[in-house]
Amino acid sequence: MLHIGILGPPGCGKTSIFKALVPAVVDETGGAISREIHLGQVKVPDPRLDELHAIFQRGKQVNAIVEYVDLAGFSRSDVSRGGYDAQFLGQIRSCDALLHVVRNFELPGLPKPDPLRDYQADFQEFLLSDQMIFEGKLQRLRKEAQKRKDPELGREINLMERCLEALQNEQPLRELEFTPEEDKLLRSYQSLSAKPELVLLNIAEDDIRGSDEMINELKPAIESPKVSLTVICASIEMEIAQLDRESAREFMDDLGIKESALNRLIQASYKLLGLISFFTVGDDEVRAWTVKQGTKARQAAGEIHSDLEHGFIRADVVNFKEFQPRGSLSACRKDGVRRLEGKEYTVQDGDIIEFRFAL
Ligand SMILES: Nc1nc2c(ncn2[C@@H]2O[C@H](COP(=O)(O)OP(=O)(O)OP(=O)(O)O)[C@@H](O)[C@H]2O)c(=O)[nH]1
Ligand SMILES: [Mg+2]
Repeated sequence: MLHIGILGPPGCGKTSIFKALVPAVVDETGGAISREIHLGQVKVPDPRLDELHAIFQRGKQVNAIVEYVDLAGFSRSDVSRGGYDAQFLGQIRSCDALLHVVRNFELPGLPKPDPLRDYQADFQEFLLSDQMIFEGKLQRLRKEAQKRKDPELGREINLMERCLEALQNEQPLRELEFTPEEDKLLRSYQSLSAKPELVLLNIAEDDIRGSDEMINELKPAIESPKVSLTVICASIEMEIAQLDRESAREFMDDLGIKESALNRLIQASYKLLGLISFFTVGDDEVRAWTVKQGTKARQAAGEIHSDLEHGFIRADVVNFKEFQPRGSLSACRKDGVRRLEGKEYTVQDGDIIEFRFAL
């Protein structure tokens, strides 16, 4: 399951965004600084899955799930400690991706809004925190290397040195290229600057119609590999999340909002993380699964169950786009668009797959 952290300085709108995304949460923390962590699971909306479920009528519909974490409460004004505290950073480290909120509305008691200032302060802080972790790690590894010769250790030291050099040059690790082995090793360090970020410019209600200009102005300074910027008005989105579908549509039309934050942010997060969905039609459920782009059929089977991966024989595949105009799997087979694929087949977004396996 995808784990997405919502972070940003005090009062930037994290909890409001969390409530817009996870409507069931009724807990009120208001503007007060709180140390609570909110956790909420959200179904990934996918109209293709809705359609498949309606056609096949097999028991439950199981959407993919994303988990959002509202990373609350710390004070940057606590200068004696300097920026974020360790507990907060630790919480961010365990996330797959970040919704990084920056405030662009006035709030009594807080400095004048300056989204770029806030973003860059966080950015520097993440680089510094990674740098400290990598320096400590490198020191330990070098000591170890003096005691014993081990080519693996040597490789890890090289990797650490490369990362550290990048960090010292203010280059976040998400911009570096790694081999799959290096990637695996690095994952255990949970580097902050390696995380993909969707930066959310949180604006005042009155600015919704002028938001394109704001975004275009900030884009060059913020967008970079695996970082993209989008706008949100958290207070409005929170209201939308509480309305029924029809009233929400009307309200959004009035305000010139095309799509709710929930749909928009999930889709943007998937794109940012290079994720795709495939579907399975079982006896008692029609279900969506999430995998990384480039996943092979056999690995995809492993998402469902390790038995399917180990005993993998073949996969029956038809893409939703081919399925939709035909409306049944047998028609797809007849037309030759549903076909058998081997373990090396690269799964495509929207594939409907039936795995064949032997136990
Ligand atoms: N005008 C305006 N106010 C907002 C918006 N989003 C949040 N606020 C207000 O800003 C205040 C702080 O919002 P929260 O969502 O609690 O912010 P937070 O980041 O969770 O704050 P902490 O958890 O205290 O760090 C609240 O009074 C919100 O009503 C917005 O889009 N527009
Ligand atoms: Mg909060």
